[in-house]
Amino acid sequence: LHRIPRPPYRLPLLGDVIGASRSTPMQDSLRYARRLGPIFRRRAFGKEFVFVWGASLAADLADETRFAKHVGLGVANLRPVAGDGLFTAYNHESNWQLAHDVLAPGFSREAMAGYHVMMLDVAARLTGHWDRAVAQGRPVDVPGDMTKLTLETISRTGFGHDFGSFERSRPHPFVTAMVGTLGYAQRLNTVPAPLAPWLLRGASRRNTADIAYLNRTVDDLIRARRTAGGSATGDLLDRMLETAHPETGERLSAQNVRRQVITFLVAGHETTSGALSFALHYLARHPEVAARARAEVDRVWGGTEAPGYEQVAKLRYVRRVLDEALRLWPTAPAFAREARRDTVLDGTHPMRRGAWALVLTGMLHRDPAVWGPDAERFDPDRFDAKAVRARAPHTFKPFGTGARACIGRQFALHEATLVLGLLLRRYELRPEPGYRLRVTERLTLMPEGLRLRLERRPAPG
Ligand code: MNH
Repeated sequence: LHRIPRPPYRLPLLGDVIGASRSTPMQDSLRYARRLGPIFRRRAFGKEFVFVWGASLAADLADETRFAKHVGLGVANLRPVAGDGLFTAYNHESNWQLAHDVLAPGFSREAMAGYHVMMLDVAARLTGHWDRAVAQGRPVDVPGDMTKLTLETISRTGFGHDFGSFERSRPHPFVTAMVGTLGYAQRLNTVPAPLAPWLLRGASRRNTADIAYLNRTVDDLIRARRTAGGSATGDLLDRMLETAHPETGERLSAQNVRRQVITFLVAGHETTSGALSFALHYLARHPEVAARARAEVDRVWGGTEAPGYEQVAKLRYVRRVLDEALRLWPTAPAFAREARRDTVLDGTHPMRRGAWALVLTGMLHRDPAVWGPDAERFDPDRFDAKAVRARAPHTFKPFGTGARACIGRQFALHEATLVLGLLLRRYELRPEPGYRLRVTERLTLMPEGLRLRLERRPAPG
């Protein structure tokens, strides 16, 4: 451990908190990363944390025979809300495999094709909302509206539930409660654990209320479905309630279903909303990229009113725009890996069984050794087929890695590509003069205060 660089100044009790900011731990770590190199340590409140972002180190941590997901820090702080739900389950908890096997078919090609029409429907609510803003000459609130869109999409496709987000002027209380819990989970890492009950007393009370609200909402939703005796669609909730494991015949318990529903409602919209928001920011900033993407949409979709499921994956360039936005701002900005047994990381750093390190995705995605000297520049061509083939594996990891990687990846990519295509076809996107990208953190990343001015384009065809 002593060979891993760390910041030079250290306070006796607090550790490396000089120059650290409580509200932006991730962007902070990126600054440390630039100073300290591909692997470094930070100490906080008596605990030592190891951060990794160099490509060969990150690639080694992706080796599933020696490493696995570590439930720690921010993820562990969500256990009171999400318990042994898919995202927060420990590797040894049997409910992980059970839920994974029961729910994975909910993300198959056929399942996705079934969600497509509902996704189009939600997107039409967004464009209705944005058309009214255009008519009134108002700018649009990008992160706010993307959050409405992605929450409605996951709640309707997964759970047959309508939060009515676009009919409200303020965020749905479910979103407020969720943002509260995510922010609280992040803040728990910024105070010494023994002092948290005092330092965060008020926040902790609010957090308890937030969790209670999330539970109530979800319990109502589950009760409604039980009363209705299932839906006609065989969605995620039907699977959770009715599907037995194909081999063991086991089913999810009521308590576990509640945790899965919360997990999917939260994990299923917050990060996708951020990804869409960052992509729209870059599209507005790079008119030449927007023009190329728009030309592709016009060419591939032509005059079709509602693009079909297969027509979404054909938007190759739009998809690259999304990948490039996720490269610079991976909205789930880190993931942790632990050693399954005593091993040596990248041939240099001995690790004991259970020792873990945090992979800083945002820095891995900016490693000049991989992405070149202009790694900070937005350029979707980094994802054309030839460039991708030429790059080392495990260098682009916005969805994590291995068995515990994101189960909703295809879902998010389909939804986001579809929506970007629809928006590019319908509007010209203009940045607000003077806006500079600021990124807020609540475990996930989101561009703060991003607004765009829109102009309607003539209807296609
Ligand atoms: Mn998602 C796991 C990023 C969209 C549901 N997701 C992960 C992980 C990352 C991630 C990174 C792994 C975390 C870790 O190793 O600790 N997820 C994203 C991003 C987007 C996203 C960047 C959008 C863009 N995720 C979605 C969507 C859903 C979803 C959409 C659901 C519909 N994600 C999950 C679940 C897990 C997960 C569930 C946990 C999977 C597991 O551990 O088995």
